[in-house]
Amino acid sequence: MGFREDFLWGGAVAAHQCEGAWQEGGKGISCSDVETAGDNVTGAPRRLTDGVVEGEDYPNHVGVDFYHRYKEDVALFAEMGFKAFRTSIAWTRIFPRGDEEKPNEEGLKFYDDLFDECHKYGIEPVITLSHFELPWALAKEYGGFRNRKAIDMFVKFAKVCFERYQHKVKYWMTFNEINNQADVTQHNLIQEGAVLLKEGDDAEYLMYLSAHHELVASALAVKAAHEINPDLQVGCMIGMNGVYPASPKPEDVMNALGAMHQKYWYVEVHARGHYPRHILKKFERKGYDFITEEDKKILAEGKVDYIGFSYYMSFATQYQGRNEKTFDYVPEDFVRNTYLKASDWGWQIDPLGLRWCLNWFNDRFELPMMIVENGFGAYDKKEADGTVDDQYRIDYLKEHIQAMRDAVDYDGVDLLGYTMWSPIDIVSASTGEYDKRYGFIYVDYNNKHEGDFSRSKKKSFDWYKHVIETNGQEL
Ligand code: BGP
Repeated sequence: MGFREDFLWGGAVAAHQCEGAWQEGGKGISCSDVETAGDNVTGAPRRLTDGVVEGEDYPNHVGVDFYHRYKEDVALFAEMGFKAFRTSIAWTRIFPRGDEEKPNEEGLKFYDDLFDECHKYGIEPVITLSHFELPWALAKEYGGFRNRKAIDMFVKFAKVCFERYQHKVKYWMTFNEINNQADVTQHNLIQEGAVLLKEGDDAEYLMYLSAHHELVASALAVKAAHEINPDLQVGCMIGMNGVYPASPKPEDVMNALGAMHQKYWYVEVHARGHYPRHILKKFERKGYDFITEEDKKILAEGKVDYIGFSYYMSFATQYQGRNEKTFDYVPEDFVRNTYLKASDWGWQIDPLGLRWCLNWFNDRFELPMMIVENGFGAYDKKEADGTVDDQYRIDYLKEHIQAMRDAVDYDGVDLLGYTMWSPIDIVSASTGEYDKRYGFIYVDYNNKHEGDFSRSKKKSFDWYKHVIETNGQEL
């Protein structure tokens, strides 16, 4: 009973949310570099600007200065006993515009040094290739993934990374939360780096088109990795938040199924190597005919080795008649689940939902899985003596780890590891805030850009250390 002996305990970040140094080491501009901070007072969302505009606030330019401080941070991860550290390789450090002939050696060297630093402590790097970090030039000049040329650029980037780091990195993922495009809202399309919307664009069509190109690019990358080195394991990365029916009313149940279809069909393509029938039916209905015979072959040959996913919350949906017959996903149908508490950002806390999601994947695909994000964003308070009592974070993580342990013990789930989000405070992806904190390690920096980036341990630091020491037996 319990987790496997070589269970990968650790934490996860993304390059653009922590590194900063946005113009150092030959790095090019990425989409996240031209994304403003949201306004947490007015609730205004993040915006993508047309290049860097003077006077705007771009938190990703500095991140938490990980680029210069990674040695200190990795040492702290090692002190907690990390076995794994998940981060992304910023695409623009390797190919600053995306379309260069040759990679940028200084960027490659940075990740060599980072991975060596991890291995010094026996920490295995787990790497995402594209975590909302599409080169800005690729988005602006080529139209991002609406353009098939982006497939070649991504595959070239992936191959350079596999070849260079094959003896330092075993576990890879292609596109972070590839399904976050499913909302068909401008922000999500942009955040995934898939496509920039122009006046008159058909957002839904472009969402499916760009997602298809990403899935083809991902399959080609999986195949290339196995050819370069059969030991490499390449997974997908799905943003997974189970959708429950708000009641047992059959229409609500069907509505929830429709939402699950819409949000999670991507994993079927990644894991089974072909599109699910309900999506093909939708494409037929809408007249979308971009899947070629060659694409079908590529998808079948590039199935993932494992399923990586993030889990933060669950949703509930109530049928309100907007999607009669199709039961297609309607974000407005999502309602509060009164059985659950929520974070300050309204994210509904549901540990058992994690076990439900593990089972959902397990029943369909019978693949190994890795939980590559799970965590609790909160307004932490630093006391006068420098301590942070983040018991709420401990409670959240404890209950989720318990739920995943039950999934291993009782449901037969094959779980490779757990990299919580995020071991150190970093910039929030959805809001661009510094004050939405997830870490065991406090970073002295806030929304008003005050602070010196110094690091200190929160109460949860020692707690997680003990969890790892006991391989998750004592929570
Ligand atoms: C996921 C993203 C991460 C991360 C996390 C927490 O969707 O993959 O990049 O940031 O969510 O979200 P946030 O930072 O918005 O609180």
